Amino acid sequence: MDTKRVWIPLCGLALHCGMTSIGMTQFKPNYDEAQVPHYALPNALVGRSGERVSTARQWRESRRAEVLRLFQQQVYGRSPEPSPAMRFEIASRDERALSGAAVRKQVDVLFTGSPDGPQMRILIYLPKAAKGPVPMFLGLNFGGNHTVRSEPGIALSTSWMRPGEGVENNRATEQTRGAAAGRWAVEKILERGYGLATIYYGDIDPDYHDGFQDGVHPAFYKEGQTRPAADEWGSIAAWAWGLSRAMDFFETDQTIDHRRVAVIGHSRLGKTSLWAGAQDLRFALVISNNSGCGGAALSRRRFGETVARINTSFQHWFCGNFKEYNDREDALPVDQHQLLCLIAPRPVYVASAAEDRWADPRGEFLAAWHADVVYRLLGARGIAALGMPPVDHPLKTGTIGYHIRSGAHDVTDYDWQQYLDFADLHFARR
Ligand code: GTR
Repeated sequence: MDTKRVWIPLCGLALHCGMTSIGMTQFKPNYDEAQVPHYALPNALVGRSGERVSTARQWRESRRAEVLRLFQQQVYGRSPEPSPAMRFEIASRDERALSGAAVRKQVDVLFTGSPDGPQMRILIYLPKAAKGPVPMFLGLNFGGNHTVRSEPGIALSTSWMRPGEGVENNRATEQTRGAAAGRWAVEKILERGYGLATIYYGDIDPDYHDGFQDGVHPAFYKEGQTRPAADEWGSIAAWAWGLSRAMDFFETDQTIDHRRVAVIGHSRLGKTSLWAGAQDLRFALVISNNSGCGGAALSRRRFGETVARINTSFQHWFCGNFKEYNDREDALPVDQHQLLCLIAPRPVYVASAAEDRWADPRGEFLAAWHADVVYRLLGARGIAALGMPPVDHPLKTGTIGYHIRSGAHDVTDYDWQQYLDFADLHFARR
């Protein structure tokens, strides 16, 4: 019996269950550590020309750019600069949200400046008691901003949505209001003095493969172009680009401390938060929750989801060139530990879940472990461990945080607890 992951679209909750695979060739994920093939990771500190990187300066001035370029060309695709015509519009402001505990704002980002063009809406909660600019958590959501809290003042998302409970004709209904609240520890975040900003990822690019005809891509095609070139942005890159546009807005908002923004994401959106943090140095802290293949997990391990499998199930997520590595992981010029190296020396937190074997918890840990050399080269503490920690023993004192929590693929209060502690440490809020 093959094992197939079933995705419940509203919250991106993924479960394993015994099912024969549908609509694609039989794929048997490897869940046996003994069957992980022998592999050699590309050395983060050796350039393509064989040059050894032994100083922080060499990393900053040449090797980092080389690694970034490889991820852009071969994995996620290059993204365009924002349009100079981009505009922000404050759609609402409520000083007495969450029974008076928060200020709630909704801000529209018109990517091309035109109300008829592609746009996203940012939902922002700030603690009412804040004395100055507020440090933030920023993350995309799976089901629409209105799923994060049930407050009626949050506009129901009107963007395309994957089929699921409470979704009719690919549009959200009132039934989904507050449906993902369990994943967003809003009260806890506010109590600890942080704000939360979130955006429905489908505002930026609907999560289905349509040859990049909807979402933000077409607005950036050159004349005569009808789809991204093989080294241009797929959907993950587009979602990450959207996160950077939220950062553009934060830089204009006096109530937000744009120097202390933690970008966070779960699962496919954890792949996205890593890519956003790798490219955009303005993100001061990066969190990957159960991001798995194409996120924090090492591709060469081929444990759980593989490159071929992800490129088959989700043809729009990565750039065209990434498909060249289907069943050829060893030919990849990079592996995912180098994605974390691109974030160095800024703090990064990688989280796994024990039952989430599809995402390869050990592969996620090993990427964090192998990124350590670059953190240390840059004078940061790196990972505070001698090996993979036991379940429910978070490593949160280094510059690279990591935990494997008991339970399934999800974002829980336990996860948030660790992220808040980690942010306190690095944003000096203790
Ligand atoms: C799965 C996919 C994973 C992960 C997950 C999610 O179906 O195979 O890579 O991203 O979806 O986003 O929930």
